[in-house]
Amino acid sequence: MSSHAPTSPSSLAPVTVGIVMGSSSDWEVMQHAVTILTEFGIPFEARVVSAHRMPLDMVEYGAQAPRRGMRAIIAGAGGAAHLPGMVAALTSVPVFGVPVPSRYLRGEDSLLSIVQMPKGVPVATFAIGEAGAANAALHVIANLATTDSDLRARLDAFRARQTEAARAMALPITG
Ligand code: RP5
Repeated sequence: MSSHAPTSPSSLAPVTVGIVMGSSSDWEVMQHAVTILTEFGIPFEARVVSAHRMPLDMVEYGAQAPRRGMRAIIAGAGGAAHLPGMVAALTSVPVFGVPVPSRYLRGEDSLLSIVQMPKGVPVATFAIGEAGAANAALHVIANLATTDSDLRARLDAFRARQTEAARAMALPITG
């Protein structure tokens, strides 16, 4: 099943990857994870699950993740970004955290909130912003590809296209 639209907080449908974010204002960043998963045909859903405004929904989401067959959860949040760590506390499904740029501290607060998990409950933490969201999705795909040779081939082809694009880069100087 592939979903391109946000799903209802009560949906218990099977899905491979869950994308959650603390606010619709995170979408501008988190859409880059969606773009990558869509390109690779990975079944996903995307939802707003705010840790401080929807704590009970967050608990339900984390608790239901394994029985929905989730292989990974990409969680993005900004500011005092509890969501990735709290979701990781609620399930052993791997959580990939994306720090969203914040209004006042440019996302450095988000990064430190997500990356500084105490020992025992990990969140794989990515770069602040667009690159982090895209790389979180690519890392999820790399993990899924360890048991899917077709996906591995498509990921390698994606990398090869990047290599060719870099080789073709020109600079505005001669000599
Ligand atoms: C966090 O607060 C969200 O993840 C978002 O990055 C930030 C601001 O949320 P809004 O005030 O834009 O809804 O919970």
